[in-house]
Amino acid sequence: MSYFDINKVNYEGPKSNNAFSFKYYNPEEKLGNHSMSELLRFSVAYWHTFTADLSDPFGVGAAERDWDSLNEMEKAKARVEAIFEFMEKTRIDYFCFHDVDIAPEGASLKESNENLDVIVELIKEKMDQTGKKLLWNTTNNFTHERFVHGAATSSNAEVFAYAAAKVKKSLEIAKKLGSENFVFWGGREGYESLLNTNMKLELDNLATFFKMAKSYADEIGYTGQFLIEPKPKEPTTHQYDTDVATAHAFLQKYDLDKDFKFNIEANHATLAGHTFQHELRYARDNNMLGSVDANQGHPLLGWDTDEFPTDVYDTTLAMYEILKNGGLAPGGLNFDAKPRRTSFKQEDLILTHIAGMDTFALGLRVAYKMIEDNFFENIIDEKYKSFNEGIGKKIVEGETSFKELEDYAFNINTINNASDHLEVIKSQINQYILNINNKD
Ligand code: XLS
Ligand code: NI
Ligand code: NI
Repeated sequence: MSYFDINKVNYEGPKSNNAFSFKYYNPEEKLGNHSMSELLRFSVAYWHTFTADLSDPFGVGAAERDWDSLNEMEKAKARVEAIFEFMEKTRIDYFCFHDVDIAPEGASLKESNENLDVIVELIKEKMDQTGKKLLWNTTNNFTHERFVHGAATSSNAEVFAYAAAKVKKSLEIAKKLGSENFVFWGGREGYESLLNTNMKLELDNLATFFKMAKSYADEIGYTGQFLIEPKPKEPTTHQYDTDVATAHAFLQKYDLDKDFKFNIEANHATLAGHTFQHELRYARDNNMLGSVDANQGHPLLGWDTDEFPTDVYDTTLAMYEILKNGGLAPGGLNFDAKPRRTSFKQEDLILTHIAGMDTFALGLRVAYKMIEDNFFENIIDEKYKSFNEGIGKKIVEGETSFKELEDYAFNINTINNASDHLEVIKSQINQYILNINNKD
């Protein structure tokens, strides 16, 4: 049985009119020492691509999928077949899932785990046959009504225990499937109102939860990278892992920063009032950049629209940060993105991924060229050159004092600041993007 009636997607170059071809993503092509596939490490998200039905708060599911009419367990098996065919045809090497994406929840925790065991076995076989790999798995501790007050930050200790049991099982799955990372997104780890919230206890409990997760991973010999995925709001009014800086402070306070890095989602960055690049830069500067949920928000909408990335400007600046980080491995670019509700055909799953892959591949090409030219590095060096010598050097090296600086300041007659010419920089970036295919 075939779910996607197309040939394997090929690179045909930027002039191709074939919607089912790559215009910029040429997996084997090398940029420096690495192929594009090694630099991009694309991943498909089980939940958006194989589980979601494109329902929204105002409308039922609109997605047309071949597995719609099957019973729950048969559906779960069909999706395994479908995702491996999908990865083969789109040339995507990695995938990601939540526990509840791959197998239906049973009437009890035990039954849920049994369902998981059946499907994980199937997935393992497929991985062994195809060489496709698990970028990360995670635990959905937010959808079910038991998590109404949170999971690790619930006011109900029984829920904390239940959430721990689910993460324990997910870690065992991670170990079994060789998951390269393990993600925690605090879906309901936040609050609606401080009027009835013990924030201190909830955050202490969250840290305890993470510590136990890490020690269980150590106990079973699971060595994948732990990642926290920050998000400022939605579903709760205030999410504890608001952004990278907030979550980093939390990790440092509880001495967890050595055990975690961040999974940065573009749409979450913009919801937090930052740019995608800001979150990547903050993480990179602190050696905490682990992986990326590659999507984009809509500038007119204030929620997590999870659109496929199609903005080259954004992907260029993102790939600049990622290349300067020395890549993302063992992390990657996971398409935490869904087709619009109006793109409901099964083939849209392929077309949306091609669009996202090509946009990141184009961003990679542009960023790579900019780095070759030291484009940003030259701008920054020039801008901060006053710190390379004299009093500036002393400041940077911590070898001066307010007293010496006062003496220095008394002797300044006029201060000469340079113009940033920011508009020139922006139009030069446009030139880079527009000229990327010109060989002359
Ligand atoms: C939701 C998150 C979620 C995580 C994994 O906004 O992006 O999909 O990536 O739980
Ligand atoms: Ni995400
Ligand atoms: Ni999201």
